[in-house]
Amino acid sequence: GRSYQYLLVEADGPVGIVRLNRPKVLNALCRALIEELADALGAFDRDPAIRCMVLTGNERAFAAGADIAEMAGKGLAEVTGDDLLGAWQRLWRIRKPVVAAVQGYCLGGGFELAMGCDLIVAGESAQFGQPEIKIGVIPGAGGTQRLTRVAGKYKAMEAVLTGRMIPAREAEAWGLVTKVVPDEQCLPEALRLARTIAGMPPLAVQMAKAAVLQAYETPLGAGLEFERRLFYSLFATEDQKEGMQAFLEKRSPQWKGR
Ligand code: CO8
Repeated sequence: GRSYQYLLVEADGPVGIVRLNRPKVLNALCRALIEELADALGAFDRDPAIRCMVLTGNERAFAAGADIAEMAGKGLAEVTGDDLLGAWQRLWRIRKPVVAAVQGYCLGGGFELAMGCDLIVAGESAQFGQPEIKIGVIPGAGGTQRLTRVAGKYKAMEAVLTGRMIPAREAEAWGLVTKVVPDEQCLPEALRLARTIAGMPPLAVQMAKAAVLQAYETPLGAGLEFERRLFYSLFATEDQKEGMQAFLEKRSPQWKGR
């Protein structure tokens, strides 16, 4: 595959692994990094050999936010004219599950990036936060929306209005992470989860992700209708026949991905 300036990208069997790699600035998310990330995840999303992805940083930081040095001098005309956050839209359109493995700082755009993933495994050292208010702005890549939907108004208001860092265990109590593990177990546990998901029938996995995400988009009735249609549509797949037949025959299913 291609090589990247700000990422380390590899495949471990059916799991695509992307490591943010700008350690000198705690993985600050400059625009070029986000564009590379959208390219790398997009390529895995289209690769039939890849079934699930893991996104991680390093021990010190998942990412300490958008690149403040890059944004500092810009005016309204530049951020709107260049569509500063445009590349982020491509991240929200990834169809296969992405597991975030978070250690250290996970702040601002870094927290928003983690919240855009589908599962979050946090090391005990992880610190989450939306500190944008302290530098004169607000979250711009989903923080006010995703955090509020998950943690509720009062927790979100505190985070967004004070910029306080939220340690991993507190984030877990807020429902913001899948699980907290000792730091050295963070990436291994994320990979274990990704391999488990990668062993599931791929079309059902994609429908399951789409159905859960729809819960954030619609009133209950419309969401239930969306789920029912996806459920029915899976009866057009060979993997549904195989999965149910294998259960009845007490054997392991062999997924075909169609
Ligand atoms: N942008 C640019 N450089 C950064 C950033 C950042 N967000 N975070 C850290 N760095 C750099 C530092 O400038 C420093 O560089 P240098 O060695 O050249 O001085 C290096 O990384 C190491 O950082 P520190 O020396 O500050 O390390 P400390 O351990 O003392 O502190 C902190 C760690 C507390 C994480 C501190 O670095 C910090 O507060 N960072 C900024 C956190 C922040 O405000 N993040 C929010 C940014 S705004 C944002 O994310 C808006 C999102 C909108 C959507 C996305 C838009 C693209």
